[in-house]
Amino acid sequence: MQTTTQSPVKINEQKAVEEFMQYVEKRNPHETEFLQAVHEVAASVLPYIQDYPHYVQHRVLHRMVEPERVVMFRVPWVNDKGEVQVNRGYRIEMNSAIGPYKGGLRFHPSVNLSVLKFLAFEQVFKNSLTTLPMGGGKGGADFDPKGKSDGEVMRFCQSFMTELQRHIGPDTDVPAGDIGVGSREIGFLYGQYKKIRNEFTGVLTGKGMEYGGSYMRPEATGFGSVYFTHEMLLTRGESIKDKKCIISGSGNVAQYTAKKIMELGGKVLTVSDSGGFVYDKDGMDEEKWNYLMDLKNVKRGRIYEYAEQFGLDYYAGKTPWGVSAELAFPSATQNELNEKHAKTLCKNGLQAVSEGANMPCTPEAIEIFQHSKVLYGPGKASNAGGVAVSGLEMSQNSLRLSWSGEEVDEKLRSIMRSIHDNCVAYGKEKDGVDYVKGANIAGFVKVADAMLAQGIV
Ligand code: NDP
Ligand code: 2IT
Repeated sequence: MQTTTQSPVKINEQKAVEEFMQYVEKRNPHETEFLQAVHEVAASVLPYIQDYPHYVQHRVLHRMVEPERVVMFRVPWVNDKGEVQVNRGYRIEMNSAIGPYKGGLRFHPSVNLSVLKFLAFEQVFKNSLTTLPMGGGKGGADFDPKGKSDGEVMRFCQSFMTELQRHIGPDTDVPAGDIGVGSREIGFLYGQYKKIRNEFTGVLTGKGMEYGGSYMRPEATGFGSVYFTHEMLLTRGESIKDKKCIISGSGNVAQYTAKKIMELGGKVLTVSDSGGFVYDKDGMDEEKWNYLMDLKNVKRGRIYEYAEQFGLDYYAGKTPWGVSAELAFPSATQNELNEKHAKTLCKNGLQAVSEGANMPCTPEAIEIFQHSKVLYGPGKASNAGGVAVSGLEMSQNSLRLSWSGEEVDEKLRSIMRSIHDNCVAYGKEKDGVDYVKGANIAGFVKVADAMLAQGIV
């Protein structure tokens, strides 16, 4: 975020951010996504800690931007034609000050060290905000599950876990899903872990209900993002009912965002995938949602097939941000919503943005939203419901019991409310709430205090 005020204090703050970023850039050259995520946090946290010199003296933020451990490994596997394939696997163990490393696995051809370090860094603050005891981590591979048979995906997952298993454990590091890793992949990964280690533990979350999963984990990220939007709208006496909503993506997060919006009386006008977006002027309904679930999770089809099925408009190669709406839910991938999109959305009467994806809005887009007084929920707050219910899955696994869907949903609602309250506590301004500042500082303080208590380790 740019500092616009010219007072001497503000200039010093800006200088502190610039100097810090020079240090981080020098150590992590070319890691653009990681540097983007660090810059956003540094711009919130460095001005704040000027008043708390112990954080500065103990170089807490300098330590936070250095992963505790990075594992990179070869993932060899054999495709259906009998050809040997080689992918690269990763696990970034970023911070364990407040609990075991926790965060998803992403299988996508765009995965590299920078992308996973940005995700792991965000995860540290997000997990801290959930109020649950979880450190931050992220992993994955540059493997593309698209177009692969179930057998190929299984062999890949088995090879990936053959190495990953020596680095994780229910009290050490607990992975889950993310882009390209859903219930099918978690099942294959869990099976291989169990076979090698000969133990049945809660080492992964997002498991099937038959083998230790939690009710509401599939729904949690999307539902949580809508609950967070509800809380933001409440601050202005508004609600989701009758609001026009646009969603990007059509995967796990987008699916359950759509479901909860419909339940609360909002109108879902768009969904998308990497091929393009679908515009539905009448709004999604239950029949369409059921079709989408089957298309994406069972048939593994493309979003144009959804448009064809219901005679909806399909825009190939386009994003949904040109559609006029009051609420936007970017729920696909990083940097999918830029400055130009943000200007169009604001011109069209946007009231709130809730990031279902991690870092979907560029820094320029965020600045436009904030200047336009659009309620803007950053991903580390608004999409924290997924990892929060993962934390609840870990608790249930440790207790060896299972809570009902209603119980978990109630806990999720209450966690999203407390994340919102925490953002307000640290981000309240004269004329509203700066949710970016609130989330970054609230997430930082808990981890920083734990790090101070534990000494220089
Ligand atoms: P899925 O794999 O289920 O779905 C991803 C969706 O995003 C698909 O529609 C996919 O389209 C689209 N997409 C992915 N990459 C791109 C791209 N480069 N350009 C355009 N579209 C793209 O993943 P999730 O729904 O789980 O994750 C979506 C986002 O939410 C990610 O940013 C993830 O980090 C974040 N998130 C997920 C959580 C979870 O619990 N699953 C928790 C918190 C955040 P296509 O099929 O064509 O690739
Ligand atoms: O980005 C995320 O928070 C996730 N992909 C979920 C992580 C988890 O451990 O449930």
